[in-house]
Amino acid sequence: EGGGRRVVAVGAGLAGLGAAQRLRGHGSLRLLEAASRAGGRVCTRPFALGLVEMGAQWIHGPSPGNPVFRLATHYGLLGPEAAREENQQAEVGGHPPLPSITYCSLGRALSPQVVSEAHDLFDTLLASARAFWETKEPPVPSVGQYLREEIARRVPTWGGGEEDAQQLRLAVLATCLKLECCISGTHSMDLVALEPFGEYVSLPGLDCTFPGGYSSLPNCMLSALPEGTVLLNKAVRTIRWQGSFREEGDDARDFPVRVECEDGDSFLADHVIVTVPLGFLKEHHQDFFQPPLPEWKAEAIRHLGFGVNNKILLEFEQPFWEPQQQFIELVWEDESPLEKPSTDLEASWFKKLIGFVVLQPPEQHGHVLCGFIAGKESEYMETLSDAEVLSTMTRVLRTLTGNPHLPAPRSVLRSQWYSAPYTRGSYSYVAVGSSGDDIDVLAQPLPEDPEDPRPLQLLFAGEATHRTFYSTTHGALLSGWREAERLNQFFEAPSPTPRL
Ligand code: 6YU
Repeated sequence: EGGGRRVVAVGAGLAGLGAAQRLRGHGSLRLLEAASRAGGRVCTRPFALGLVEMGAQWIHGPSPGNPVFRLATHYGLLGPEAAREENQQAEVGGHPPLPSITYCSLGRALSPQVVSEAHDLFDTLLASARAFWETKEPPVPSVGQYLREEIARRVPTWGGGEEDAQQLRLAVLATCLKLECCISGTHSMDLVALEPFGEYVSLPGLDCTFPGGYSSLPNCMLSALPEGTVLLNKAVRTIRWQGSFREEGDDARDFPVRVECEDGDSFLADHVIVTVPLGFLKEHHQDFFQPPLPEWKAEAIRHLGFGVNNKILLEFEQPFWEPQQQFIELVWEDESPLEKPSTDLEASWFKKLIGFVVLQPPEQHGHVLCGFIAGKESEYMETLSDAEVLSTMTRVLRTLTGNPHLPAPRSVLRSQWYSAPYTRGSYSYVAVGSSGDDIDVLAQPLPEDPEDPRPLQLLFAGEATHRTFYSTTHGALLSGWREAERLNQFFEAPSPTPRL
């Protein structure tokens, strides 16, 4: 029963909902969420004929080892394709190959051969970058530097010889690098640490989506909780811990934590599970916790990476792509991973866009493309109006397809995760200067002294606290389960002899 202990969880994303789901003795749990909906970075919205995902889109590695896959299956939220045994066993290492077309800024499609040669090389180099985990001394600090040096070493030995083909291969590799920025949620792969890169674990299974929207998962989790557990529009301003707080008119009980909200409400608790995104912690941890977090914890928050990846959704009256094409890749022919990218955001932000996934099937979605853009260029895109984004996308597509009359999209919708005050970015990565140990440090409860008479006042969950599945929905869910289990074990442990 938890001995009447009061638990507050902050944030109703998959980590917070997962914690609520697993905590035994629900009666005393309150889940406080700043937004007007649950789900956090799982966020489905209507667009065109159907639904689109502003945040998480796929179950990465849908197989029995993936708790999001198991839960979604349990709730009956997945389509028949995802349930197939072969689908669950496919080993694709996180990069599902989509039938695609690559347009370049010369205004034409590139030969599939040039494109696939470059992609194959990139995949090989990426696999060797992952192999530094725990085995070899990394030759350079970042994944970006490693990839660039390996590419530079190979350029002179490339077959074909013609300078044009060389330049085009480099240009395709530049797009591969930008795609990797989207996957890692970072401005540049030069910021991503090389040695721990291979510690991230990809599960087997061909990535799948939710036919009724990813939000159907948090919605099901929410409805399974006792009514009144989750309070929406309840932004937490300060968490006071190591205190001695009493409820008005009840002198008998003394709580170590008081959670104070923006609207003036406050909640006393024995334990608080903090699931706010790392981006929010980076910006606010100094004031959010009173007293402030110990330096070793603050250091992990500063050192781990948290970047930006956004979507740009475009709806077209008619498709300009072929029915079998599922990915439209964009390549700027004068770019190369060996040269510094432009820092003039206003003039060239759109060159960071990697291309568009075609949402399938069109009968369900309409003719919708989903573009991905990471980093500072993505932050800049957030400051533009919808009309500016739409006209720039039209210009880009006209240039790259070589069709100056390509009709403009009918409508646009983009995510703005960097501006979102309770998120401040997309997801975490292990930055240069940090390691998987920082993830474990972030996950460590406080106070740290195991002899403290009031243990586990602050517990930490959220995608950034999962050492091998960070940046994913399954990492977030598992982290919530982990912290609930930590409290369950504490509640169920035989009581220690009271101290005199
Ligand atoms: C996945 C995918 N995916 C795209 C984009 C994004 C993410 N992810 P939450 O933020 O959900 O909850 C915290 C809550 O706290 C929130 O509701 C806040 O409002 C609230 N809060 C904050 N402050 C508060 C306060 N003061 N008071 C009260 N409440 C407060 N994951 O599995 N598949 O396809 C994608 C994608 C654009 C933004 C994704 C994907 C990441 C997940 O969305 C994310 O991890 C979880 O939803 C987070 O849940 P949570 O509960 O922790 O926080 C080698 C190597 C490579 C490593 N990377 C490889 C994997 C790549 C990741 N995939 C990305 C791809 C896409 C498209």
